Amino acid sequence: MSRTTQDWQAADAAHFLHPFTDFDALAKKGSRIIERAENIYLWDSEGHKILDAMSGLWCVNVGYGRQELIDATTAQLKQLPFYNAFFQTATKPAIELAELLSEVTPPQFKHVFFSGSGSEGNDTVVRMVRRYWDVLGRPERKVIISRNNAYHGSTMAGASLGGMSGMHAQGGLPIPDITHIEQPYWYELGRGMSRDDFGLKAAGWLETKILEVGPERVAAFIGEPVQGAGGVIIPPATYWPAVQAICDKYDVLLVSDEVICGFGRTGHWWGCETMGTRPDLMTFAKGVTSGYIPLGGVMVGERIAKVLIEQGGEFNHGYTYSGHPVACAVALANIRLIQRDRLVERVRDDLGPYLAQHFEALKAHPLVGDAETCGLMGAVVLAKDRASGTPFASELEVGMVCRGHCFGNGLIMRAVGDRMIIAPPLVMTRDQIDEMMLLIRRCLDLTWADVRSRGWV
Ligand code: PXG
Repeated sequence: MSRTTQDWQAADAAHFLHPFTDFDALAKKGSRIIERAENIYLWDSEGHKILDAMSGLWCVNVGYGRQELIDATTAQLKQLPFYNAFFQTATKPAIELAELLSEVTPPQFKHVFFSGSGSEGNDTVVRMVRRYWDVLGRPERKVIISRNNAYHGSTMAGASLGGMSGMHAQGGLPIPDITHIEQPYWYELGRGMSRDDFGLKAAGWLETKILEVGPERVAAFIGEPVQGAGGVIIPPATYWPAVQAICDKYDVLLVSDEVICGFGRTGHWWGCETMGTRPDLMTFAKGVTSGYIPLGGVMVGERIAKVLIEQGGEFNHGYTYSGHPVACAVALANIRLIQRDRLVERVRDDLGPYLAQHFEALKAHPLVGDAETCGLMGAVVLAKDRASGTPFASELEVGMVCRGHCFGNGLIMRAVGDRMIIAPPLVMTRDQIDEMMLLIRRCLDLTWADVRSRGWV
């Protein structure tokens, strides 16, 4: 007899420890079991159809069920399911992907180091940045500056680079020589100023920190072009160019964590292109395979590659799955599909501006303090008082109330505090954006009704 949803939930609770989860609370409630998917929709084990406005977890850029990716996977599994890239060997898919990545990335990138995930990619960044300065005879340049509320992964280095206090509190993080500055979050930290002025002020925090640490000790600055897991925090247009100028001034390496922003999410291939920076290193994962098979890596700018290649000798770092042939074959099919269907241009010229119009209109909703988008990522801030931006008391968890309505109405939208966020697949049609916006509005209306009936406004 086939298992019921309750059977699956019981087995799940008995054996499967989920990421970022209160194990006991989930065991009592039961997981939602996702069974299949097509295009931008998921179906759960009870047969409910759900519009996935989060692209899985910021990754299924080309949508579910793409035959090209399935064919590439099976063909490579038959041909050569695994071989490593240690010991002076290579596989053809890994070589071809390295070549293609150097074509679709900014011109300073000609080399790639593969990992299995974004977190591992950022571990590689830490190793590589420190190795670079060592080889140049500057071992004192070790300090990496990051930002509060950044997300760079969950390994020891990834979580240390990240600026999530809840993560630092578990496991004695950050590791030494990683330090943080405040994030460029205008709505919370800069509302008295113009966005542009605030962007310059926020970039200035980097210079202050470099001077405090001592420029001769600073190795690199890392940031997501748009902070994803932190709540789709879109910095003012002045921020990143000013950060670039400060990195140049003090000869500090710039690392762009493109795990979410890469592969078209912001309307360019890379978030750094949208934001106007010239990074020395770029971390990628997620969208490289549209999440079909795990893969990550780091694009290594020529400034660093040249030193490591010509003067570095052996770099004592790598993973079993660096350049996994099946993952690379899927990535090749995925990138070719993005190119063939002109998905990046569609986000830039059509879908991004269309979503932006819809979000602009949301600002008239009585629950909405702000709404903003960048390409196909967006955030809606739920506010107690829209005019002043006064937030709800955090213990009311209004974002979670709204997320509950999303679940109940067949929409996957995330709550980060009271920021409701989306990052839907890049293959959406305008009609599907309309459909998604109807669901978003319905969930906002239901949340507004709750907030009023509970006397929270
Ligand atoms: N950098 C960034 C910018 C990310 O968003 C990672 C690194 C780590 O990637 P891996 O593949 O190791 O997970 C991420 C991952 C969320 C959420 O709640 C976001 C991520 C992962 C899990 C949850 O939004 N991003």
